[in-house]
Amino acid sequence: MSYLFISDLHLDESRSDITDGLKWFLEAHVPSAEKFFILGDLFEVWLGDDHETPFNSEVIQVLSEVEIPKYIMHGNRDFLLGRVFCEMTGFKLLPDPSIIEFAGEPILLMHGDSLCTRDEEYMKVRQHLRQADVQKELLNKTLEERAAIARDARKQSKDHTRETAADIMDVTPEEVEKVMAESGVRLLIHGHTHRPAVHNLAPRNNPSQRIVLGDWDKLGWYLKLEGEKRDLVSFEIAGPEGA
Ligand SMILES: [Mn+2]
Repeated sequence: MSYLFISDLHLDESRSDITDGLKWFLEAHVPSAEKFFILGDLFEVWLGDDHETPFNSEVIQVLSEVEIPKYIMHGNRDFLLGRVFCEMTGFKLLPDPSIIEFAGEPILLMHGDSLCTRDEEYMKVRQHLRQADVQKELLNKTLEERAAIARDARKQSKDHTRETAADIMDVTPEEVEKVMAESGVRLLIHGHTHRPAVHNLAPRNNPSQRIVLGDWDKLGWYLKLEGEKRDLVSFEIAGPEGA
């Protein structure tokens, strides 16, 4: 039995190589797994389920063809993915955080942005954008208005990232320890930071792991849980045939 996890593909019309990488992954790896999880930022930006473009329709189509149980979590770029997207693709929306079980062991799943608590400015923005009434208000704007807001937010985020020390853009170790203890798990899987790694932790002599999924760029990344194995794997995004 195996579970597969990906995140941070940042799918965008301008990067058809990454969309092709996803198609390859969905055909090569997903069918033989039992469950498939996308832990946020599948899209570079999602203006709302009513934003119908040929690109969005194409992605929805390939996702809808996945036949195993499939789950998606919001990232900070695609937090407006909603009910209609889920109906069209057959994905189930997972709250952030969520606890699942694999081989009898509870596992904590998060996008990861909420762990970066030292970035106080971002935490304020996140808290604001995750309110239901704020999202409703956003979705009541025209697509043009939403696109302008998203462009603005990305520009501000880029400026902010440039000006913010690298260690505050990463997770806060104490926050990791706290959420794992509160959830009673010894495995946390998240994305967001674009720092793929398997971290061995030992809070209070309790061996645990934090596995960080990678963002897709020149390489694609996935995590495969199979029995006792936890394999964080990268592959050339152009695909093995160099297609
Ligand atoms: Mn993110």
